[in-house]
Amino acid sequence: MDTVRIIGENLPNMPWQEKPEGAVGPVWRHSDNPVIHRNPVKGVARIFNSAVVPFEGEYVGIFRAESTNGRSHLHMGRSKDGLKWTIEEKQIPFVNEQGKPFQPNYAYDPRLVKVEDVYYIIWCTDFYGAAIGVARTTDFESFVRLENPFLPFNRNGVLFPRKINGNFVMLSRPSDSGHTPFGDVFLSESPDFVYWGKHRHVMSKGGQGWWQSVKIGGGPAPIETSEGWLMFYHGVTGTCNGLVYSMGAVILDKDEPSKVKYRSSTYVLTPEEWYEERGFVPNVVFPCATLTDAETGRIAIYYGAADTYVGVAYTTAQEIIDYVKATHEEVGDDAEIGIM
Ligand code: BMA
Repeated sequence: MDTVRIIGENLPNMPWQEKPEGAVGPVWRHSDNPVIHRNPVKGVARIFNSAVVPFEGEYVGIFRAESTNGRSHLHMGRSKDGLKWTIEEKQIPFVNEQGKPFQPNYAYDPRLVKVEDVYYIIWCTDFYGAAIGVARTTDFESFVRLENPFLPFNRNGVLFPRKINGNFVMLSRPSDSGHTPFGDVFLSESPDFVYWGKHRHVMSKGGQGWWQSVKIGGGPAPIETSEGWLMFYHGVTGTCNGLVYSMGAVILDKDEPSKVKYRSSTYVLTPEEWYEERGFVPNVVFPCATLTDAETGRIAIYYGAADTYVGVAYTTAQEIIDYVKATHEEVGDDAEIGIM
């Protein structure tokens, strides 16, 4: 009997496969991964680290598309089933709040989160170095960029899918402008999506889990459950051959989400398949979006693989939350609300 509930909408047509016999760990891969291959559309060499949402009975995605000149931009895509995607050749045409073209110099690792009736796109943009950019759309036709929420340098902006205690809430990972050899997850609030404050520390890298010993960063928008906010994130370790990106899972307090309730000391997915181990940057799994069905507790996770492909993996709210509780470890002051 499932005791854990997802608090959200039903999505009976979302991608889904049952856990195969003999699967290792609480998250299993889609059998036809990767769902987006190299050179998916003219001028685009690779698509990875991307976000999807249900929209008008189908799915839309905001994709990190690395063009054949090596620069990342955001492209829209559409899909009937969440697995076969048609990607637009052109970059998303962003405008500023006055309606004038306002294209980012580069854009990567988008998240796409619906809060009330607005879809927010959050990505890593160029603002005198790596920083968080945001835009809004309601129809996926016009995209209006808003003020950048934080100073550089920062990445992995992850918005919660509803206001908490009356405010928008966003996670972020302060960083440097390069390949950042450090980093914890922080949280900030805003009453209006312009002014952000009440900054709190959420979770630290490290602990017993060496897979997350260098840095961590938020992943898909947290999923509201009866146990608190379930969030997948990436954890990074260093090797003599470079960084390795795995996926972890954490449960944050429902009303005070800067407080970690449970956090898995082991990864829930790590590079093991050819499309995760081999590509532009080997050994990367980087989750950026989920689809969920409240009725069944099913979760589909979209993740970038080796900075080259998009993969899908599955779990259920019950399975992953049981796993996180069973493997929980308290790291540093994660359980505090983060005021110093
Ligand atoms: C991080 C980000 C991600 C990328 C990862 C591995 O710093 O830039 O987009 O997937 O490195 O290259």
